[in-house]
Amino acid sequence: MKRAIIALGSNLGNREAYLTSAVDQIVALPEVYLVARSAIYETEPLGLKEQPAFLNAVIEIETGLEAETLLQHLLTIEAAHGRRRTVKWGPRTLDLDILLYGDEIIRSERLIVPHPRLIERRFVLVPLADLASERIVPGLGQTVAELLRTCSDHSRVWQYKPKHVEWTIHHRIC
Ligand code: A4P
Ligand code: MG
Repeated sequence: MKRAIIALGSNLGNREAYLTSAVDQIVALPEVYLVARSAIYETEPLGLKEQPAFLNAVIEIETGLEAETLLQHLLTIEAAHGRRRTVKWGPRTLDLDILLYGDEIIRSERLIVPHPRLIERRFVLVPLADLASERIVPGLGQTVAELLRTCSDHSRVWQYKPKHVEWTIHHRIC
């Protein structure tokens, strides 16, 4: 079994509902157990500026799935939530990225872990620090908290209070 951390993002439609239903579908996968979930953050769009604000969060799972198999499932869940790939870094109903997979470094054609843009993004590092601030990121030799302190991205990240759905921070659910 491995501990994996998955980033969730949405900036179209009912963003809260997309995040919640994505978590439900991820934990319904075979050999996947929810360990912890960050708070939800509302975040200024990075990359393409002219698009709605995002909601971002991260979850930690325990899984017996290989990383590539997990990625395949995540792509299927994105598609089930109406994800269309049009503009690079453009608006999306649901984006699911594998941030960490145990302490493995993976560089295949379809999968790069740790996620290559993790260190340049406050919308990833802030929720990740909720769950794993003292975790050393493989290949970088720095903790999440250290990466957050030296991050060159200063875009805005607000704690978001869920309006319609139940979402509380959980540590060590299983
Ligand atoms: N892929 C390789 N490594 C991974 C990984 N670790 N996790 C491959 C997931 N996928 C990985 O992804 C394209 C391919 O990357 C996948 O098929 C997989 O084989 P994609 O999701 O279609 O491409 P994308 O979403 O356009 O690119 P990416 O890199 O996921 O987008 P980003 O970089 O995540 O940027 N601003 C805010 N505030 N919040 C956001 O969430 N998101 C983006 C999207 C831009 N600005 C944002 C946010
Ligand atoms: Mg993606």
